[in-house]
Amino acid sequence: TSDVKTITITGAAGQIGYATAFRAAAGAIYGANTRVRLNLLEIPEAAQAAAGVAMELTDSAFPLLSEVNTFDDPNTAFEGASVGLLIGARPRTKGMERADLLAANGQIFGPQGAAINDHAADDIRVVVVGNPANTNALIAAKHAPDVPAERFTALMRLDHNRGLGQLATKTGSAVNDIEKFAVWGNHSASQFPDLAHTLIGGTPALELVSEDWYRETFIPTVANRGAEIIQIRGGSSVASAASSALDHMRDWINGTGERWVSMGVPSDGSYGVPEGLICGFPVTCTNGEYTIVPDLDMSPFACDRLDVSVNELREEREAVRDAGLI
Ligand code: NAX
Repeated sequence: TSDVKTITITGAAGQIGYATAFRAAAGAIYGANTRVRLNLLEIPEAAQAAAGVAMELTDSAFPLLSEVNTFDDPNTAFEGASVGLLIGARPRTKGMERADLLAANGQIFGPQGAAINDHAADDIRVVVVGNPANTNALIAAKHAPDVPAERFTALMRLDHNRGLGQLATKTGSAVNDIEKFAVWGNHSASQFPDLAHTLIGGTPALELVSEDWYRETFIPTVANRGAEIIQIRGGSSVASAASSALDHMRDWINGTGERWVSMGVPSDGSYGVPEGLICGFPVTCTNGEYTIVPDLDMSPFACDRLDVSVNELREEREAVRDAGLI
């Protein structure tokens, strides 16, 4: 029935997919008053594992979960979907060039974009988690000409949440006391976690931490956190990525009020970022729509940092254009 929202999760038998599905079934996106249907998409080789995930979801008896189904065809998996969590991707394997990686992912995100175009609900909202997330989102959007491009976004929220965690720890504050933090650019080591506007309990963050800590410790720690987790935990980020993807979607749908969050969204030309590139920006969300925070002062340092990351995004876009993927 129409009061049940369909959430399609790709890569549902993978690590992040597994961590995401249970919280989505428990109401992490739409809240406690909306029933959800989970459509789990996997490749045929992982279909059986996905069926096992569906069994466990059933076994959890989530009151909000109306049904769970598994698919190996994106066309059926996105039927009626209001939310697409695009997690499954082709990882970079040893010796793989970036062009090969982009091409392999083009084979995944192109058909998924087309399936969304043809089958998803009118209110479809997509977040791409699978890397390279920003450019994969661009590929999907280009294959969905009938869906407004702004419905295709990339996950920057894990980077955002990592920054909040570092800053709260350093200053002995609560994450909730931190306002106006943002991560700009690409979800990669070139990203720019920006403290210039940040307030902690109303005090500028840069009055509480040194410029040196900000530039030499904070920025590289946040930007390289994924690699650090792999080294220390012995595996890549999973539950934190799932949690952040759910935060992204919940806030987009339910709103943030005045609070800033970071989302990878198609540039409207703001801050000199070429139009259409899917770039991390500070945004606020109201009535199911996000708005890039306008008119921020950008220091020469901030402009330089953003430029580096935007150039990387531009190169990725050129590479997928050259490969005929968009
Ligand atoms: P896993 O390898 O555990 O799971 C990926 C799953 O996707 C596998 O089960 C695979 O069968 C499935 N899959 C592959 N192609 C598919 C297709 N065409 N349709 C449906 N399913 C498909 O990886 P996991 O640890 O879950 O990570 C998933 C992705 O998230 C990776 O690309 C990873 O790089 C990316 N990440 C992105 C982050 C972000 O902040 N944007 C952070 C965490 C993570 O590194």
